[in-house]
Amino acid sequence: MKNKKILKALRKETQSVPPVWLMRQAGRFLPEYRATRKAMNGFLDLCYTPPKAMEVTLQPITRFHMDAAIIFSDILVIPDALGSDLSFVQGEGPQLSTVTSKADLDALTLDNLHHHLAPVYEAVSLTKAALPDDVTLIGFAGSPWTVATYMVEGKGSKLYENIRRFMYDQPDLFSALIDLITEATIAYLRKKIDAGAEVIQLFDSWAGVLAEVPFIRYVIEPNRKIAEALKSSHPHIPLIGFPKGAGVGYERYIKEVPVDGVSLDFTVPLAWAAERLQPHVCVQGNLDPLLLASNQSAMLTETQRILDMLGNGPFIFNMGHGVIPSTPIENVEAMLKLIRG
Ligand code: 1CP
Repeated sequence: MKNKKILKALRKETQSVPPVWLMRQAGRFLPEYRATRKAMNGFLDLCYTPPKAMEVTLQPITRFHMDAAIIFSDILVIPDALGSDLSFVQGEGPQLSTVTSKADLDALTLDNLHHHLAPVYEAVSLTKAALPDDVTLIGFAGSPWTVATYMVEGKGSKLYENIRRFMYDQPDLFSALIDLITEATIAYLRKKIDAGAEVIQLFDSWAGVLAEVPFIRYVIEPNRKIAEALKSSHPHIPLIGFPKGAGVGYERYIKEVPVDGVSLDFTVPLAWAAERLQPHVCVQGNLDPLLLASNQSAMLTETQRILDMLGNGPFIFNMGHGVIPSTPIENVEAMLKLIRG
């Protein structure tokens, strides 16, 4: 059994100094990332150039000695591999062709999946070989609902009106889209594990916009299918789920999805998480990324509160969502110093 701190936490060991990594740690807040990114022909080029993807994956490890590296990629490589027309417009985020009809859905195919994603698998194996022995390599995917929001809306969204209308008006077609993403995600994550990923995180970033019944159908069920498939093919690989914004739905999620850890968004009350979630799974979280990017002393007070409330059980320190680009490096350093004593 490996003694890496992240793996110990996911085996439900309590540690006096918890392991720490940050969602979106390998991204826009680091000057070395911006330098590497500038020299590339866009964001997707960076994702699909294995030595460069490795380089940015390792940047937060070199600078901060994080306990985990998360392979540099994006959740939208799955629609890209299925045949969506995807581009990242600087300053505006992702833009995709939309799926709203049977013809749109029929145009997508699993046939090129592994060929298209081969550079991601190669980035995983290169990174694994270069990583210090005590650092855990995390592979990830978006969960089907969250990936589908981009495929139906065609971009990031605030209200998710198009996708929720689609889901209610054309439930069979929408279910077929979710099933296609689910199947692609299982095949993709199996290959990532075979290439060297030691833990998998499933990002359901927009789980919190669904009513109870669709939450069960489109968040719980696909995440459960993916987790069960991975547990049957790779039983020793720990899984972390992130049903962001699920509120009390977090309880159902950990009961029905066989995850080893759950990532808490920054709205989850800590005493509730310690009582209702932590006896069953390792908890990860949940500093507000905006606080990390603002008042340092208030941020340290909150960091200490999280350590006090969640440090007495299996725990990985992390953010409640991704690090934002304006985050001062000094704040990250001060936070790490406090966590590590
Ligand atoms: O300009 C740039 O350099 C691109 C910015 C960027 C980066 C650095 C995007 C576009 N994606 C990423 C990397 C990324 N995305 C990682 C790599 C690891 C790391 O940064 O440490 C990961 C894990 C993701 C996952 C991701 N992408 C999620 C799930 C996690 C979350 O933050 O909720 C989501 C929703 C996306 C979609 C996406 N990709 C990029 C952007 C700007 C967005 C969000 C768009 C929106 O607002 O809806």
